Amino acid sequence: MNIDLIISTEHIDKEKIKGKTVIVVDMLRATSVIITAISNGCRAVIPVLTVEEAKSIVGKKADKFILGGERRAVRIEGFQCSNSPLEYTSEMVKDKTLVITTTNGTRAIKGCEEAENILIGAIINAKAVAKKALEYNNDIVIVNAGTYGEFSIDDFICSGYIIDCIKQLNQVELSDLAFTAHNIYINNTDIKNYIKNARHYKVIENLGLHKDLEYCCKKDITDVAPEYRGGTIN
Ligand code: 3SL
Ligand code: MG
Repeated sequence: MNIDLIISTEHIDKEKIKGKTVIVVDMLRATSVIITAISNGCRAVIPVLTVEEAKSIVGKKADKFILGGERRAVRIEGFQCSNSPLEYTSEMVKDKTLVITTTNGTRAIKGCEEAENILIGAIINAKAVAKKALEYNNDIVIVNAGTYGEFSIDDFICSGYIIDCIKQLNQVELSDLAFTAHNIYINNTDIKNYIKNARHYKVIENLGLHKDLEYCCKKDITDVAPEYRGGTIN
């Protein structure tokens, strides 16, 4: 089994992911939000690219849905929730469908539709997503959302941790990028300390969202491994 890695949404090569098991990673913060919502009893998550699309899905059935996401890291006007995982409590999401649009994360998920299986990964569910990916017994490509089309330290080291979890369970061949992500992780297992150097970490920090940073760096606090299929994540 091979593991490869793609460094940002802009770098998704359809040929590289076709027929493979993909794990999409946007640890700050879209995939952490989606995993948290599902873990807290959200019925389903629908990732979309635009604010207009999100609003039109919800339409007049507002009681069954939650609109969530961000632009420039802040809540979108008219949406109930921003892109802070801490807002997605069971009181907020239980039995509701979350329609979410974010700058990089939802684009990364939608960009992987050629893959055979698309799993949603972050630090908070690394062990669970590693185990589920292995169940498909297929080559794995970890797709980093990145930040505005560019490489992002946070997603890269998070991928390194997921690779470490996979390696604990199975023998795998790593591409040079996957090897480097893993190597960085095993030499920097305190992920929060390492990603202080990431541009996007500083953006979130400057918004005063320290608790989000703390939360998104907690290892394996949930055992859900959500999967995107036919437009919906469950
Ligand atoms: O880009 C995204 O998808 C978001 O996760 C970015 S933010 O952390 O909400 O700013
Ligand atoms: Mg991100």
